[in-house]
Amino acid sequence: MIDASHPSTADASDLSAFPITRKWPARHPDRIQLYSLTTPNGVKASIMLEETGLPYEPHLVRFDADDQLSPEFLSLNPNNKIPAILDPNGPEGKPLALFESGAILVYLADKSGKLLPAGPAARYETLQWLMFQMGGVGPMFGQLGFFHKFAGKDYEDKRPRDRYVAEARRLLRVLDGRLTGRQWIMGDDYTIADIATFPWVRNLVGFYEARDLVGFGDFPEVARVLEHFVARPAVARGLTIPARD
Ligand SMILES: N[C@@H](CCC(=O)N[C@@H](CS)C(=O)NCC(=O)O)C(=O)O
Repeated sequence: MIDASHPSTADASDLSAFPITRKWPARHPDRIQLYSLTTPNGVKASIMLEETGLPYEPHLVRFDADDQLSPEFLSLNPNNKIPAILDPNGPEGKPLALFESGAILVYLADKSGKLLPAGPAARYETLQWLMFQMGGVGPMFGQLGFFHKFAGKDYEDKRPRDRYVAEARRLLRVLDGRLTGRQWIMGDDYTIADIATFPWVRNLVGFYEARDLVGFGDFPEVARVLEHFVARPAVARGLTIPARD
């Protein structure tokens, strides 16, 4: 008998204690359940799952239906943001629910033994660049999107937009410097730092249409690595998962 108030006591593959599975039933409860949408944060998780080959089942969280605000979604992530996962076979064989894309990337890297260097120094350096994305690139590019492409574009006062343009350029400069002479952020090793970062760069120059605004031509190393990133088959697949219906 499962105590619904303590989901961590549930057995692996029995996800009935997790209310999120009522709205998004698990057809394969033995697989990692992914709740997401193909936004720059969402695709970090699907790309990672595709790169590692971990078995998973994707579920579409529809913003146009406010799915992220439903009680079922909030039961897993009270912060109403995608991506989120539920691993039936987490630490000690118990289910583990997780939100925040950075935490999900680290978890999946540890679980698979892939895309996060094992040596302590390289591991911390990778986490450093992951945090650089989580605390800098994501939030700043996101604000730029708001002021350039979405509701904020109609604001007469362009100072907020210009502030985020300047900050985006500063971050791109840092990234460009880091990538000079390196194949990926961590050199020869493709890691979760790349998986966190490049969906946001792609979004900035693609969906946000901010290529000219940020002077993307000034950052050739970033452009080079972006090209290699999107050419990876697992990335191409991950960018389309979960499929929209
Ligand atoms: N720090 C979070 C940010 C996640 C995030 O901002 N997700 C957006 C989509 S890219 C979202 O779910 N927005 C829905 C909402 O705010 O209601 C992470 O990296 O997971």
